[in-house]
Order: sequence, then structure tokens, then C-alpha cells
Amino acid sequence: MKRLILTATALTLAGALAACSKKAETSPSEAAAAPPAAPAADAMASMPMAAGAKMAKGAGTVTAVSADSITVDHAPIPEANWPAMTMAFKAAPDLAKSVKPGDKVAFDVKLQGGAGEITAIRKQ
Ligand SMILES: [Cu+2]
Repeated sequence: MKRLILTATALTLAGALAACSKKAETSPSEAAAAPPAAPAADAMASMPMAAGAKMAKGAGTVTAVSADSITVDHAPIPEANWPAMTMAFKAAPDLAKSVKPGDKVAFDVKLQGGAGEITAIRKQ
């Protein structure tokens, strides 16, 4: 009889541990992928591009342009925690075509995973 109780206790513990580790697996990914308000799975399925992305504004001088990128010597961007620097941003071909090295510009940038994509750019 005693042995039976011990076995039952062991099974209960194993079940509790399994539940624990399952919970631990889901928490970090939810925290990393979803903004606080988003109910993870649904929001991510309907708008994958928006997950974790953040918009910011920048200003600077264009130093180089390629078919799908714009390099800007930009002022600090507090939203991204970036100091002033020269860096290449991904940009749609139409946007890249609209500027040339030497242009002073203001731009909107979508920040995601430490990279930035220019979504709008205006000469100043
Ligand atoms: Cu930068």
C-alpha cells in the first residue's frame, strides 16, 4: 500500500515538472516576438511584418545609394538607441531612386531586429 502511494506521488511530480517545462518553453518566445498588447499567435499570423517592428524618424545626409539601399550619415535615433553614424538602410527601389549622394534628407525608418528599413524619405 505504501509503495502504491509513493508511485502515485512520483507520477504527480513528473506531471507537475512536465507542465513547468512546457510553460517555460512558451514564455520566452511570447516575450520576444509579441508586443505587450498583442495576443501572440493571431496577431503574428495576420501581420507578420509588424511583429517586433517599431517606427522611428531620422535625418542626415545620403552618402551612397544602391538599387535597394540608401546609406545615410544620420543624426542620433533615440528610438533605436543609435548614436550618429553612417549606415546602410534597406529601401524600396522607388525610394532609393528618389535620392542621391549629398542630399540632405529626413526619413521614416522601420526598426526590426537591429536593422532598419527606410519606408519614406524626403529631401530637405
Ligand atoms: Cu545608424
